[in-house]
Amino acid sequence: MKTKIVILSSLLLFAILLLSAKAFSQDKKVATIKIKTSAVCDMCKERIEQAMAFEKGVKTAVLDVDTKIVTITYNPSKTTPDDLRKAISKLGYDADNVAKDKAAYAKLPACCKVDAAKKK
Ligand SMILES: [Cu+2]
Repeated sequence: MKTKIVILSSLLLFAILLLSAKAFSQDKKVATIKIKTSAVCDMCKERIEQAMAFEKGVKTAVLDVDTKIVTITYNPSKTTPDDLRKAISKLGYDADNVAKDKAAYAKLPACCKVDAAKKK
């Protein structure tokens, strides 16, 4: 009888440990996404990285100017890939299949516009 109680209580303890470990890992959960943008130069890089740093749920954002790909690590319980793409679009840049916000694009310096880069 006593062993049964010990087994039952250790099973219970084990279950509690499992549950708390799961809750803990969900808190720390971080996802990574690579989004293709229409960034042109280092100014674009700074603009996108800084704006993304203030975006909800974003941990880090690094843009590679050569590939135009921004790599973002984020908390999936706080934001979604679609929200991140929309945030980039609002800065005036394409983000994967989300087209740039035209008003924001118009406000970008000339060197940061896609057409300007093509003319080079
Ligand atoms: Cu630029």
